[in-house]
Amino acid sequence: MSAPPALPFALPPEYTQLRGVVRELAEKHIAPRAAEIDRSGEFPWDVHDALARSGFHAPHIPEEYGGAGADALATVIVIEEIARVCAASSLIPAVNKLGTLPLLLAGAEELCERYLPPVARGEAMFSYALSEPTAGSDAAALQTTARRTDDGWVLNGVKRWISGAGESRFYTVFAATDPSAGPHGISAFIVEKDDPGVSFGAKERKLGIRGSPTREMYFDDCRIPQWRLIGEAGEGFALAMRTLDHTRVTIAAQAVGIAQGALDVALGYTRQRRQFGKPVAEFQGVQFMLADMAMRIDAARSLTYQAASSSQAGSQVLTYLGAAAKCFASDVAMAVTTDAVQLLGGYGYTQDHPVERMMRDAKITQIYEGTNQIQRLVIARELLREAADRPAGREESARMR
Ligand code: COS
Repeated sequence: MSAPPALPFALPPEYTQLRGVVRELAEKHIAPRAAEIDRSGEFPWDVHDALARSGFHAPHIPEEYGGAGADALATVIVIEEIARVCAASSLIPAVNKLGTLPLLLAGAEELCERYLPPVARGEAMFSYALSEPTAGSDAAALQTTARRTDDGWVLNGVKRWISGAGESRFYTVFAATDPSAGPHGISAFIVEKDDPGVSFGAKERKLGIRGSPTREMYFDDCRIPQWRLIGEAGEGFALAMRTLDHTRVTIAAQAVGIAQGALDVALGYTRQRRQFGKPVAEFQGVQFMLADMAMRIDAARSLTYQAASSSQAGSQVLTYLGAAAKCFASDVAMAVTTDAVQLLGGYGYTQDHPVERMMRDAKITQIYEGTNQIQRLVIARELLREAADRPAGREESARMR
C-alpha cells in the first residue's frame, strides 16, 4: 500500500532539507562568533561572506537577477535558523529583503537589472530608509523632501534608525515630493552610499542586535537622477506599507528563531544542572515552564509560516497575517527568552551563557518594523474593514478561507 498523501500542514521535504543546510552552516560559522559579535558591535563581514557563499545573505532575490529565488517560506526558514544562534546576523538576509522589496514590488525592469544582481552576488547590501526623528509610528509625517529638477531630484532631510546604514551600498529612501498631499505625496527613491550629499551619523549604542549597525542618514542637497524613482511619484507611502506587510513576516521568523535558540539552551541546561540530588528538569515547576515555552514557539511558528504562505500568494489577508505573526511571535520571543534566563538562574544573568543576549535581542522584535501597538492597530483595522465589507448575513471571514 502506498503512503497516504501528506496533509497540508506538513512542510514539503525541500523546506526541511533547507532547514538542515542552514542549521549546519549557522552552527559551524555563526554560533561560535555570536558572543563576540555582540561584544564588539562590529558588523560581521565574515558571516555575511559565509552566508553569501550559499546564497543565504539575500535568498529572496529571484533567479533572473542572479539570486537563489527562495520563496517567502524558504526565506523565513533561513532567517529563523540564523536567528536561532545569532539575531544580529539574521538581519543580513532580513534587511536585504526589506531594502530590495520596494524595487521588486514596483521598480522598473531596468532598475531591478541594475541594482539586484550586485546584492545577489554578495557585493552590496540594501537598506530601507523610512523612519525619521519625528516620524516613527506616524510614518506618513516624514519631513525629508525630494524636489524635482529638470533631470532628477534633490533630497534633503534626516532618516533615523536605519538598519545596515553605512555598511549598505544601496538604500530605498522615502521622501515627500508633495508635502501638501500627506501620505499621497510621498515617493520612493534609490540612493547610493557614495552619492554626493549623503552622510551617516554615529552608530547607535543599542541594548541588542549590536552587530547590526543602526545609524542616522543625512541628505544635504543630494542630487539623484530621475530614473532612480521607484514606481510612480506619490505612491511611495502605500509602497512602504506593502513592503512592511511582507517583511513583518521576516521579523516574526527572527523572533521564532531567537525563542527557539533560547529554549534549546534552557533544555540543555536544565537536563544537566543538578539541585536537590537530581537534574532540575525533573522538577515539575521547571517542566511546566519548558512546556509553555515550546507551545508558544510552535504556535508562533505556525502563524509565521501561514503569513509566509500568504506573502508568497500576495493574498489580501497578508496585512492582517503579517502584523499578527510579527506581533505574536515577538511577544513570544520576549517571554520565552526571559523564562530561559530564569531557568538558568544566576548563570543566565551572565555573559557566560547566550540567553541574556537572546533576551536583549528579542526586545527589538517588539519594536521595529512597527511597534506591537501599531501591529494591534493594523490587525483591528483589518478586522473591522473586513467585517464592514462582508455581505449581510455572511459570517465567514477571509481569514478562515
Ligand atoms: N498596503 C497598501 N496600502 C496601504 C497599506 C498597506 N498595507 N496601509 C496603508 N495604505 C495606504 C492606505 O490605503 C491609504 O491610501 P488611501 O487614502 O488611498 O486609501 C494610505 O496608504 C494612507 O494610509 P493610512 O490612512 O492607513 O495611514 P496612517 O497615517 O493612518 O498610517 C499606520 C497607518 C499607522 C498603520 C502606518 O503609519 C504604520 O504602519 N506605521 C508604522 C510604521 C512602521 O512600521 N515603521 C517602521 C519602519 S521600518 S523599521
